[in-house]
Amino acid sequence: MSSEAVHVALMPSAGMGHLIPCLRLASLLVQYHCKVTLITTLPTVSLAEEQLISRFHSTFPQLNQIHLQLQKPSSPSHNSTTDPFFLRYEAIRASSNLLSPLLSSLSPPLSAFVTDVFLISLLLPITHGLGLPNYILFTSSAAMFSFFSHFPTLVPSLPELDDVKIPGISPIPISSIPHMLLLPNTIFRKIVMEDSPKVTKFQGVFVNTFEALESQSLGALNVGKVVKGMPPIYAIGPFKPCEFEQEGQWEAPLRWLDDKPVGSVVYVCFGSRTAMGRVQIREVGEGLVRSGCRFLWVVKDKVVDREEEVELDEVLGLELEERMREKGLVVKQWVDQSVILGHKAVGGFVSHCGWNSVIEAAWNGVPIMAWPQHGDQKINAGVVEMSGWGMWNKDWDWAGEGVVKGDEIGEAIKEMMKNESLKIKASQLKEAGRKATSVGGDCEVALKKLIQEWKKNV
Ligand code: UPG
Repeated sequence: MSSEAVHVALMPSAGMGHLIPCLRLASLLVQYHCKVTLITTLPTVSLAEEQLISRFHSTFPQLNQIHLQLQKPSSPSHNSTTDPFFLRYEAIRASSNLLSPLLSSLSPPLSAFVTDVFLISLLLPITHGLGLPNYILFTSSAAMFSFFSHFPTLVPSLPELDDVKIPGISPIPISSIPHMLLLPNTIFRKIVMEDSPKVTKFQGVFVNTFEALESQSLGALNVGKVVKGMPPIYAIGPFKPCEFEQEGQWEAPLRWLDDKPVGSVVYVCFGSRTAMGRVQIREVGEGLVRSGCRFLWVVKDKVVDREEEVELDEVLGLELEERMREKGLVVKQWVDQSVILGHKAVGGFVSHCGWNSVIEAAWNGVPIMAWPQHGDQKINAGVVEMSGWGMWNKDWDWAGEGVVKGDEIGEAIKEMMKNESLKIKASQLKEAGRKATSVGGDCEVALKKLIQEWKKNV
């Protein structure tokens, strides 16, 4: 039987940090001749998501698309958040009754389902009911997955801990634990407590990582040290950035980079959903000026891009903007990050360590100056630091807890840009990442084997 008959559905949750890896995995499955159905919810929270989904479908018109109509949660169970992305997870979870008939009507019938990590509890009963193999797409690091799957057993002792000890994994300082997990009634903690114990009921977990980057966590997870009965963890990264992600209107920053010397530019971006306060934004600007380096900086003033209304000069102030002009380019728009990181002029990345950013930097061999802001990012920064291709000043607070001054930022950037050992390690990782995704690499071996298994369900 040809692999065309293998039909896989994928469902991302909200935010570019979840959509991008889901679409990269979907396009990998298309390359392996699977039929793919993508289930999305419209309207999306951000404009960037809407535009990416549209480009994805224009590039792969043969793909099946299903839009799940959202229902309002009848009784919002969490009022501890105003975060639009978390509110969307809740809305998707409240609309589960609509999914079962949608999935069972698909033709040819589904061979497997891939569930975003934030939708575990919503999708598990549905795929079980339909007898479908179900896989988690974990969008963060394997280190974070170890923490996520071990978390409920840690809860009783959390208040007394200095370090979190997970079997087979280096201790994680309590200061690296996502804040929302330390507070009892947050939506994030509720989701993790509900979803984490269910990971063993899945057939496997896909992680956008690779052995050379996270061998310790992958080893511990796959021998069942972290949680007994853990299904296989498939390290199928680093996911390759895809052509459908690129958009002509984002060319300007790339053209600006073209005539800059090799490795001379520091690229600064804090992902798709981190909006720093104005005071901190201006300190970043000061830091960039003080570093003396050339820079390309993406400023974000609002969590959701649809709400970005204020012009850049108002955010930065005219005087700072003027001083920055000589050495850098500052933009307040979506940029094509994965292409920027692959540009020869870029020699360092100031990153919040959202996992997709980390993996894109590894893919391109770019050293990182880690500046985690929220959630999983300190755990991811730990991975970067431990593997020797990035530096991280652990004294810097979580976002909103204090302001890091420009002179400190400038010094740290200078240090990263001149550190030769970071560059060597980053280029070794790039090589290892390319190998993992080449013919006969871990990604191909895992996916081919799975597709053979899924064929048995056809
Ligand atoms: N990106 C662009 N252009 C921009 C801004 C972002 O292409 O102007 C891309 C970037 O290349 C990456 C993605 O958007 O592919 C952003 O993802 P990520 O780096 O993971 O950051 P977040 O958007 O902050 O992602 C959320 C969480 C993060 C988590 C991640 C995966 O904030 O902590 O690791 O989701 O679960």
